[in-house]
Amino acid sequence: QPVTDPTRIGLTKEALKQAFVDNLFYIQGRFRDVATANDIYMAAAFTVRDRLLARWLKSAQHFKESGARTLCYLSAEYLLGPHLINNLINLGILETAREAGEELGLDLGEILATEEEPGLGNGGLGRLAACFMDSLATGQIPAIGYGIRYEFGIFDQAIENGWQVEKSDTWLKNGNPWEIPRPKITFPVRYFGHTEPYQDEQGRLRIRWIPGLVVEGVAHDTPILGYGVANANLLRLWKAQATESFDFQAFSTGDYYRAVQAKIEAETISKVLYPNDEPAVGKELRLKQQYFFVSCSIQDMVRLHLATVGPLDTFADKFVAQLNDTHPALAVAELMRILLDEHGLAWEPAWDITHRTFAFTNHTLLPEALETWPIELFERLLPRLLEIIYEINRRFLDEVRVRYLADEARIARLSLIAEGETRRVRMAHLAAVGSFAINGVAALHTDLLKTTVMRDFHELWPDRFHNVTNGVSPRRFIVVSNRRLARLLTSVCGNEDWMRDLTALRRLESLAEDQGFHEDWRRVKLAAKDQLARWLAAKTGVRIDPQTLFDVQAKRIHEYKRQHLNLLHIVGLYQRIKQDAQFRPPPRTFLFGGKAAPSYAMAKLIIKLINAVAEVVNGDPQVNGHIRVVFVPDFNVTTGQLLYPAADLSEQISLAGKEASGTGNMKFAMNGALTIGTLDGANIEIRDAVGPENFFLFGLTEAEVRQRQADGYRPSDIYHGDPELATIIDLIDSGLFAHGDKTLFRPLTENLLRHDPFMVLADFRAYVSCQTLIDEVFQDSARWTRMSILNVARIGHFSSDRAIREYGERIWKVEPVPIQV
Ligand code: 26R
Repeated sequence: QPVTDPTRIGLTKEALKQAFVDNLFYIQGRFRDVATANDIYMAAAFTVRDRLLARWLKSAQHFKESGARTLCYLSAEYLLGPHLINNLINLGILETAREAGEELGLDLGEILATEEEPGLGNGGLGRLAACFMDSLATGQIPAIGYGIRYEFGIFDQAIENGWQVEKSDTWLKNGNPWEIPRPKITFPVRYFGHTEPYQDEQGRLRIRWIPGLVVEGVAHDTPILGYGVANANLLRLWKAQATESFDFQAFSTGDYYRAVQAKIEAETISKVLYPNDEPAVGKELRLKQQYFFVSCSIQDMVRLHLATVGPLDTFADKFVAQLNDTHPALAVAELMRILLDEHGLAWEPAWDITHRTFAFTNHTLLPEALETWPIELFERLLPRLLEIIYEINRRFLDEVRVRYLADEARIARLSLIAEGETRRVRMAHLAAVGSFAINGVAALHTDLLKTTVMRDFHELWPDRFHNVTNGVSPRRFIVVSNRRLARLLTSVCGNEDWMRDLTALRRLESLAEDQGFHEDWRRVKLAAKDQLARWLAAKTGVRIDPQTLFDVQAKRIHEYKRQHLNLLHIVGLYQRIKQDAQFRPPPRTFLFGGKAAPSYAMAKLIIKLINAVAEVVNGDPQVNGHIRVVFVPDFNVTTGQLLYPAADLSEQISLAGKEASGTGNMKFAMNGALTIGTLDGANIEIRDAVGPENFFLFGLTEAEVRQRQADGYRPSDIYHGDPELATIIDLIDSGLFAHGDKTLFRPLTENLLRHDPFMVLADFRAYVSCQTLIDEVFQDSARWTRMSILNVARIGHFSSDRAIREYGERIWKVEPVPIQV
């Protein structure tokens, strides 16, 4: 029965007002005059959610009828950012909602600011998943995002005495109006125990897994609406709960305490997101989490298929599943288990289905992020899966043997099992063997994948490898983040079509020299800088001047991303400004944002050093009007939305070969920042797109990095050969930034001088020269503005809509299914 009630689906101002008042009363149980900020936010959110539901149910029904192939995105992380603003924009009712609010005496801005963002991801990989969900719905591709409903997402970062302090993220404390719990959609997930053979009714040998622990996953669904379309996809996140029978068993024997323990043990599984950038060591809970969400998701896909289509031999025609890195790689073994053990298929047909179902994206080449799990742990926790993995490996290595006779070294390299002191399961190998396609996330990254970590696989199956360069959502990162720029772009383009075809911004090129347009452009940037300055003053008390050059580095803190290279430049400027009264480059504000993994001591020390330098520089009247350094606490999607629009300069300075793609680089450029960057990740393609003359390039190439490492890189030689660099490092060692403590930053400086694994010193001189050029260009405001306009005009390729189109055409073979409102 279609819903027609205008207070539930109407998009007029009157309908929105009525719906808001209704929801405040009937859902929050409040009169307007006693409603808290959260009551008001909840009522607004429910008002919007109602409008998503009709579209969502319609989409689900139509997808089912159409029989179209559905893409399932399997990801341990989704870094979504606030929902309300995004949904208002995608529904096309932002202005109507603002007016409706005004007439009710409510400020939409305040309502929006009340939302706690769901921080269910660490950084790049999780945010990419969120951009992809947005683009899938916008591109009208039937899709389900599967993941974990963490009770605590990425920690909130506070800065105390210059150090990062982690605070727990309590995003659910006021309720989550966007999700719909589905208590009837649950699946059992088994752990521990043992397996045993038995004969089924047909007399065939089958395997049964007798678990030691069974946990239940409960679906929590969030609709993801596309922009300007009626398509809404499903984000289905699993929450762990104890099974009733388990409770009952313990209760019945009177062991109340044991029952409660079991309940806690079960519910711990979806409690907290693991911070990345920690070595992927054998953390039992993490493996439990991975299997938990993978098992629920695969069971759900099989259930859906059986309920709608029927025979399992067509499973891979109806579903394709993308593995977002190796975190969900167990899905390969889990689908095999379900087909073999639960549906009685023979190995070959089961493998055929499995292998046609999965595709795998790799997101990093850093060795410490390559997941491997100790066999001992695997065997204890997931005994049946290990048996299946052994069998996959046995058959796979037989195939390898046929191809490369007696090449035992190669067989050892390719094996799913790493031999050694402790034998381990290599998750990337499981993902690669189980997938029909493997892709990297930028051209350079894919090339390196083929020649380094996946070299043997590439030799074996060259056709399975693809590149799909990342992209980001122009809705989230222009329309939501930068209203003023969006308005200007719409006025130039004559309509809002650029929001779903970002290459339409090419039209800006004809205005790149236009004086009047330059003024509009600068006004938009200045307003964003002003907004950031006001927010920062209110939040932290720190004052920054919007007239200065805003130089921003915002991303996870990691040595390979080289926030410390940026710092060396700042300390150098500080010295020169103090010593040389003639040296007066254009005033700059250096802004940093980013979280360090809680156990990554060096990253935490880098944060401390940023704050320590900030304290000295900002407190020194001699340099005060010239440079200022600010660490913006708690970088996340919400604070990112303030930073990207305000940046003049975007720092993308990783050591060449280390950053798989980067996506912040795209977000900044979309907002008119110019990039200072190395030839790494997607920087290379961004530079090609915007034009080398509109990009500040410096640093070693990846090939040069390899050469220098092979020749025996000695950072101390660089220190001794560059007096300015030497004084900078000596200054840090002098205790100037540590109230006289000469040892505080030694771990950092000593590492630079002795090892410098990310070649900060090798790139230092080139970086400083490039920054000097930037000072020059920034003073020529017409030139800078022109470059900024051209960056935006030519950034269209880096929309996640394009990335999704490429995945859809090259890998998933999925077709758009338009939904009518
Ligand atoms: C296993 C483990 C400890 C772990 C390490 C690292 C888990 C997760 C990560 C995060 C990695 C995989 C990540 O976020 N990679 C980033 O993916 C982005 C999206 O493709 C890229 O833009 C970015 O360059 C890359 O670092």
